[in-house]
Amino acid sequence: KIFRGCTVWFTGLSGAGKTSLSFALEELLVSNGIPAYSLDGDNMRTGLNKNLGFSKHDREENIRRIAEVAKLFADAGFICLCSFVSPFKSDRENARKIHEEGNLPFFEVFVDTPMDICEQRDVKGLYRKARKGLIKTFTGVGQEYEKPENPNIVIKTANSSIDECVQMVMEMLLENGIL
Ligand code: GGZ
Repeated sequence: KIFRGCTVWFTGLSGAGKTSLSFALEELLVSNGIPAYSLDGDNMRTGLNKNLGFSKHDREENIRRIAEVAKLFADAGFICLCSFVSPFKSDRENARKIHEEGNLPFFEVFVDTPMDICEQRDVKGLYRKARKGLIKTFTGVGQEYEKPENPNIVIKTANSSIDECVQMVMEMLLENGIL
């Protein structure tokens, strides 16, 4: 079977578990000889997108550039795993459109972790800062998160182990003929 690249787009609140899931998937795929690569805020916002902040306008440009990069990875035959809050529906739709124009499969995965759980985890202390009014644009506090209406799958990290979440994405890739 000829392997074809694609993009798996994880959207959800800060602390939802997008990057953890993406890294676990990347490890599983790569160890099985399937090229995969993760993009997230830590590698995109420190480099290519370091001139962008968190206004609606900057998030739009952040997502647009990331989608263009992901499209190239997918075109090169990689499974590109993108983990971005991507809170706006129009930006996620644009990311899908960028892939469709290049005939590259795009899957939207809603990492649906309730805000109170994300806030309890508060791995980076950002919710605390946002509650104190120190980050005005923080998603879920000062800015909204528009839930996906038609995601390819919904993953509830609060009810499942990371391995179970990984399996759900693997099944989606199998069902869609990627693997
Ligand atoms: C949301 C913010 C913000 C604001 C900094 N709102 O949990 P994290 O820390 O590691 O992931 C979040 C990341 C969000 O960047 P993205 O590129 O994914 O956002 S978007 O898709 O909306 O463009 C969070 C941290 O950066 N962070 N300020 N105001 N998250």
